[in-house]
Amino acid sequence: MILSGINSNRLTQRLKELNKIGRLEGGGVSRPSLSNEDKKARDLLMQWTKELDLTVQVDQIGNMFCQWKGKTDKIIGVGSHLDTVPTGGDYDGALGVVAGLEVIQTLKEQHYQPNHTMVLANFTNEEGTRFTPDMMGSLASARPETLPELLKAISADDHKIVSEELNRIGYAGNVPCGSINFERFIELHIEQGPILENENIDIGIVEGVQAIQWRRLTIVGKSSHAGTTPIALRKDSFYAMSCLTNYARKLCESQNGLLITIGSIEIHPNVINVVPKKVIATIDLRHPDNSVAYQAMESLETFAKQDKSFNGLTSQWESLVDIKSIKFDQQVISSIKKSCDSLGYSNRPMISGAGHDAQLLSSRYASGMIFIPSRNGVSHAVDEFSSETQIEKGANVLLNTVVELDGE
Ligand code: HGY
Ligand code: MN
Ligand code: MN
Repeated sequence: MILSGINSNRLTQRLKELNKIGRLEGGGVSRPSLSNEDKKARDLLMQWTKELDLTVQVDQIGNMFCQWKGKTDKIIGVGSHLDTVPTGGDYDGALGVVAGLEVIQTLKEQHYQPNHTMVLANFTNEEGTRFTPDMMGSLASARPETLPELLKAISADDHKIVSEELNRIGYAGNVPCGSINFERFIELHIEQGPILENENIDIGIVEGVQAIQWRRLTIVGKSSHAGTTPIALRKDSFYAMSCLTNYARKLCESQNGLLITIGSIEIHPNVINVVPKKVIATIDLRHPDNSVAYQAMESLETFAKQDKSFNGLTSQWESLVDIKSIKFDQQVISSIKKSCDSLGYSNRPMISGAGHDAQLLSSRYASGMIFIPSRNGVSHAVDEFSSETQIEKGANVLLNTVVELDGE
C-alpha cells in the first residue's frame, strides 16, 4: 500500500527545469518534434532516468521507454510526450512525462515492489506540427506496419526527413516499434478545455477521445492585376478559401459538437496588388462521432466542387490524418474512478476534445487518461496554466491508479 503521495515540490521543480528548454520570450515553450530543443528535453529525461536506475529503450521511431523491472515482465505504462506546438505551454505532454517519473520515484522511495514492470514512455511527435501525422510515435507503437511511411515524413517548414532527424539528434533506436507491450497504459494530461474549471472539478476521468481529421487543401485560380481585373472575371483562390471557411463555420453552428479549424494558410504570390493565384490551407475537423466527422468533411469537399466562388478554379484535397474516435478501457476507467474517490477528489467522466497518444495506443493496449483543469480552458498557447495543487492531485490519482492496476 502507498504510505504517502507524490513529492509535489520535486515534480514542480522538474517541470520548471524541463520548461527552461525551448523557453519563449515572455513565457511558454517551443520544442518542435526532433528539433534541438526536443533533443535537449530527451537528454534531460535520460539524465533523470539514470538517477533512478531505470533502463531506457529507444525504438525505431525514437519513442523512449524508461523501465523499472517488476516481479513479472507484464508492463504498466505511464507517460506522454515532450514535444510541443511552436507556441506551446508548460504542461501539454510535459505533465504526463514528469508526473510519470514522479510516480516511479515515489514508489521506489517507499520500497514498493511492483508486480508489473513499470514503463515511463515519451512518444515521438505527438503534436504533428512539424511532421504529420500527429501522434506519430504512439501510432507506430500501436501499428508497427506504419513505420516505413512515418520515417519518410518530411517537415513542412524546413523539408527535413524524420529518419534523418532521428539520427541527427541521436534517437534513432533499434528496438522494434510495437515490441513494448503494455498490459495497461495511463496518460495524465491537462484537459486543454474549460469544463473542469467551469464545474470546479478536480479530475476528469476520460472515457474516450473524439475523431480527428486533418486535410491539406490546395486551391489554384489565376494571378491577375488588382487594379484592372473586374470582379466577375477573377479566379481568386483566397476568396474561394474565405467562402469555404465561412461555410465551415456555418456547418459547425448547425451541427452540435462539430469543430473545424483553418489553422494555417499560404497565399501565393502573396503580393498586395496581385489577385491570389494559389492558396494552401490546412483543415482540422473534429467530432465525437466518426460518421458525423466524415459527412462534414464530405460537405466541405462538395462545397468546393459546387460553390460559384470556385468556378474556374481547381482544388486538391490531401488527407494528412484520419483518426477515429475511441473509447478507453472500462477497467482502467474504474481504477481511475476508485483512486479519485479514495483520495476524496471530485471527478467527472468526459470525452477528450484534443488528440492524445493514449488514443492511438488504445487500439492495441487497454488505456485510459486522467485530466486536470486548464485555466480559462486555454492550451496550445503560452498562457496555458494548471496550479501546483491541481498537478499534485492529478499525479496522486496516477500513483494510486498504477498501484491499483499493479495489484490486479
Ligand atoms: O491536435 C491535438 O489534438 C493534439 O494536441 N496533437
Ligand atoms: Mn498533448
Ligand atoms: Mn498538444
